[in-house]
Parts: sequence; C-alpha cells; structure tokens
Amino acid sequence: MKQGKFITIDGVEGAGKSTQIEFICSYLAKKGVEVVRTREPGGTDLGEKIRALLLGVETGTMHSDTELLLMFSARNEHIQNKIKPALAQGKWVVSDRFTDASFAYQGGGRSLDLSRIEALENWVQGEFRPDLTLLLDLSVEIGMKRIEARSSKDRIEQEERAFFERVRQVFIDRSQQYPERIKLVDASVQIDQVSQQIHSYLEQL
Ligand code: Z5A
Repeated sequence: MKQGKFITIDGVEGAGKSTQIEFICSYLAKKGVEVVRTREPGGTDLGEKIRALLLGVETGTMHSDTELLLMFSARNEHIQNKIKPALAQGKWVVSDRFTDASFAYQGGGRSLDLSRIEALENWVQGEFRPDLTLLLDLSVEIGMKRIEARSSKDRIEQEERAFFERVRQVFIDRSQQYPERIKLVDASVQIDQVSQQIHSYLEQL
C-alpha cells in the first residue's frame, strides 16, 4: 500500500516555521503530492482544546510533568486520528512541531529528565518517527526580536531567555544525535535562502 511521508519542522520561537511551512506545502503541491498541514500541540479537535489549556495564560501555573503528559496526550490523538490515517492514504503530512519540541521545551527548558520523555515517546509512538525533521536554528535573541511586535505572549513564551537558550541547545544536540532524520537549517538568513536549504532536503526525500 502507498504510504505518505511525515515531515516535521521545529525550532525556537520566531525561527520562521510558519513562513517555511507555506513554502514546503506549495512545493509539494506543485510536485502533485497531496499534503496535510497540521500542528502541535493541536491538530485534532481534542488536541486544540489541550493546546488552549497548555498555552493559555489564564491556565496559570502547571506542574512540568502535567505539561509533558498533556503534550503527549494531544500527540496520541494527533497520531492515531490524523497523522497515521493520512499517511495510510498516501498523503504527506507536514507538522509544525512534534516530539523533538517535547525534548527541547520540557526536557531542556523545564529541565525534565530526558529518559522519561523517551519512555513516553516509545509508549505513545512505538517505532513511529518522522521521515524528515527540519530544525530551523536561530539565536534566541534574533528569534525574540522577530516576534516582539506581537501583542501578547502565550504561557510558554513568557519564560525568561535562559529557558529558550536551553531549548535551543537540546534541539542542536538532537540534530547531532539523529543526523539522518534531523536536518539543521540556518534560519538567520533571508527567507528565500532558508527555503533554498529546505528545498535541497525535500529533493533528497
Ligand atoms: N511546545 C512544547 O513546549 N512542547 C511540545 O512538545 C510542543 C510544543 C509540540 C507552540 O507554539 C508552543 O508549544 C511553543 C512550544 C510549545 N512555545 N513556545 N513558546 P507554536 O509553535 O504554535 O508557536 P511558536 O513557537 O511561538 O512559533 P512562532 O513564534 O509563530 O514562530 P515561527 O512560526 O517559527 O515564525 P514565523 O511566524 O514564521 O515568523 C516570525 C516572524 O519572523 C514573522 O514576522 C516572519 O515574517 C519573520 N521571519 C520569518 N523568517 C524570517 C527570516 N528568514 N528573516 C527575517 N524575518 C523572518
């Protein structure tokens, strides 16, 4: 049976994920590929409700383990009810963030034990992993400058700079740990130059 490909895109805030997802989806569409665009946390009706709890400032404080478990609860819905069914129909799925973000934000940012995140990854996903992960790498300073014009920050965006430095470091570490899957993209350059780097990885896929 024809099986689609699963592409994820990740990075610190302001790295340009949303901008580049537009490029990826239109590139694949031109190639005649049917694409499902989605995001995490979220992507399903229940997942979007969990997203609102996770990111809404009105939620207030939340234990870091609760945050991690909610990320994986939303992810389970996403995989079972959206990602896997689409792939089985031969569609390609492009997700704005996936499990690498749990390692970076909850593992790096919140300093949770990475082996516990791995245990959840194996439980929820089994051997299921993206075919390609594009990691948009950018200094925290530039990323923050790019989004500072936004009127409000979500619950996680309100963290201090050191949190996001730890997030970035875990992303970089993972790209070195899984070089076959995770491709580091220099996101500090102009939009079309970022797209060019992504283009070459898509061609390889
Ligand atoms: N999270 C988590 O903690 N654990 C998990 O497991 C998962 C997620 C899955 C989701 O937010 C939050 O959930 C996120 C991680 C956490 N938390 N935080 N904080 P999200 O992914 O929905 O939103 P985001 O991370 O805040 O993304 P973003 O801020 O929207 O950034 P972006 O999509 O990467 O950037 P953009 O919107 O494409 O671009 C930002 C601006 O920069 C915009 O004005 C662009 O025109 C501009 N831009 C883009 N590229 C360039 C270049 N190359 N040069 C100059 N300017 C550029």
